Amino acid sequence: MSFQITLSNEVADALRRQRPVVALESTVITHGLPHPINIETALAMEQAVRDGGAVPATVGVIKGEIIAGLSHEHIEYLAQAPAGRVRKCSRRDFAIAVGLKQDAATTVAGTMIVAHKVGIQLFATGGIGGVHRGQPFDVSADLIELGRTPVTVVCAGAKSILDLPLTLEVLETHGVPVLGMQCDHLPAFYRRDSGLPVNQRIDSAAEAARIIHASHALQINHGILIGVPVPQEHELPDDVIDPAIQQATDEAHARGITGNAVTPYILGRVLELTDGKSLVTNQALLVNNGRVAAQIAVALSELTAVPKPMA
Ligand code: PSU
Ligand code: MN
Repeated sequence: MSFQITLSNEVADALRRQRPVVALESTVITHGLPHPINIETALAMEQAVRDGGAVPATVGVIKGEIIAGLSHEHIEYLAQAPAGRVRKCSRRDFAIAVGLKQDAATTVAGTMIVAHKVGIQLFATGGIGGVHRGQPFDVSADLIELGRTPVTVVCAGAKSILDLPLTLEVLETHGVPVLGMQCDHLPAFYRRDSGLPVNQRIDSAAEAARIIHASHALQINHGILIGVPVPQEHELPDDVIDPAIQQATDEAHARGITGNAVTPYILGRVLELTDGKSLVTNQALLVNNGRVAAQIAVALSELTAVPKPMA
């Protein structure tokens, strides 16, 4: 039996016609943002993808059925579930969720796997997982997936709950090109600039598309990471976010939180400790990334369009 994935009619139709499609993850909905801002943001991101000229495909698992193109009802169902009821679904979790017919929300790694299997090349999210600060063996499965699955992930870099220099080292080891959209340095989620150089600056969606196209033609089988800085007006100063991140990270360690619970714990605490200031920034960058990913998906489909035979 092969990996069964249900496509919504709209996503199936877009893929059949080779129209631009952008995958979106669902862990950010269930484990990354509080209710009801999570629903609002998920729908705003879908709208941004549409406004950019592509079809959104939010990915998740409903009672063991893997779906690309969750309906609004599905999104509300996942978004409203009590904490801990929905499995956080990375590569290792699909077999459990499908086998036991569980509800699950896909991480960056999980969403990349589904996107690739159904032929979606672009994926927009907020921040990727990485290497945790002070925990160099807690390496997110997102980084390993980027090293093996040919999907392009548009993000705002990663939160500084992570060790960003080590995260870039692991990406290098796994052969993942890191590009900066109109920037020379990796963005750091709430901040536009981490100070860490990307492998290549790009200045347009067309340039991104040319690199993605080349990577497919070369068949080296790796993902591509594109960092997009949060829009200037929504950037948060370090003195708001840094102490909260430090405290949340120390608490997670002191409380013995491990495995895939670490990231959700820290995200939740940072939110509380900043009195929700981080939320507006988080929403703004998610929507912006949806818009940019759609532009790249459109540029890629123009580049790869089969020329129509002359009449
Ligand atoms: N970082 C965020 N928000 C998120 C996540 C990461 O700022 O919602 C989620 C993403 O789904 C990412 C996952 O793929 O957490 C990484 O979890 P871990 O560190 O356990 O690999
Ligand atoms: Mn981890």
